[in-house]
Amino acid sequence: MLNLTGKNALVTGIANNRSIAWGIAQQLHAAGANIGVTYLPDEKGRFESKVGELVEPLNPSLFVPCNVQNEAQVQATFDTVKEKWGKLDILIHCLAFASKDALVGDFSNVSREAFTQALDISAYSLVSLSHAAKPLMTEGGSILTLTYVGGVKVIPNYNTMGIAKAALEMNVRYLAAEMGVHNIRVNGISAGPIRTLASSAVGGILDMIHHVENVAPLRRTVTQKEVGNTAAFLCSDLASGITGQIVYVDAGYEIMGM
Ligand code: NAD
Ligand code: 0WE
Repeated sequence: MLNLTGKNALVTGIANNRSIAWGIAQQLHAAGANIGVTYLPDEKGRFESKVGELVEPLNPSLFVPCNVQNEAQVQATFDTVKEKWGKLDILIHCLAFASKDALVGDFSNVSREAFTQALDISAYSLVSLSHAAKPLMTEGGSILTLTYVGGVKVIPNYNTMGIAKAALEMNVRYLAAEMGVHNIRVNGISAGPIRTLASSAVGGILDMIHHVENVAPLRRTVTQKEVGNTAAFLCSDLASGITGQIVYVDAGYEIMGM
């Protein structure tokens, strides 16, 4: 039986009720986990109040600002985890960013700055969060990130984000190899396209979703809830033998050649 009672789970990447991270947080909570939430702080504090309101039903015992480009905020986040929880069991990494001009047109047009930013936020952040989480996962643990098939195959316009996801997926393998001796498992979910804040800002996302609905074996896209259920499984003892893997939650789209 899926049971996360007694487990402390830190969830990053909730922006609104469409976020994949929100789907994951709800399913972890439903399975009995104690939830902590980080949010991306902005000057006006809008994210703080919006995300704070949204997650209230999950009774988060921890709610902290964490911009992953800010090393001091990352360290402060895990200092708070240590102080309030003592130990950490589950870390959900569910964030990505590339500037608009890194997501359209000719891939080779990308600037060094835009390329570096995308890889820093979307890939390096898994390394820094995992490094900070490691000493707190004293009873073993599970680290989970979100990726996309555009890191393995060419998807029009995904461009620099594809390179970031390729790096992210290799991070999963190297981190899994390092942390296995501490019974810390590291995995990724490769989700099919879902309408979220990040994906809706992308031109042509609806066409892409229709393409998946026509081609995927299940003839549909997936939901935040389906990704959340797989996340809960991978973070539970039911998945105790799984580490270093990328699990596709994509209605089967990835297997198709045409
Ligand atoms: P989303 O916009 O809801 O989530 C993206 C999150 O990244 C936001 O909460 C944002 O605050 C956070 N973020 C951006 N820069 C940050 C920074 N510097 N520090 C901390 N947080 C930062 O969109 P989403 O689609 O739910 O994306 C979540 C994850 O799922 C991403 O890794 C994305 O690549 C992945 N994914 C999305 C889809 C999709 O179609 N929506 C498919 C596969 C994988
Ligand atoms: O990983 C993603 C989205 C990541 C993302 C989206 C944005 C849009 C707004 C990262 N950074 C930004 N920056 C912005 O300014 N997905 C898997 C969703 C997605 O994005 C695409 C897709 C799909 C699917 C971009 C191009 C093509 C397909």
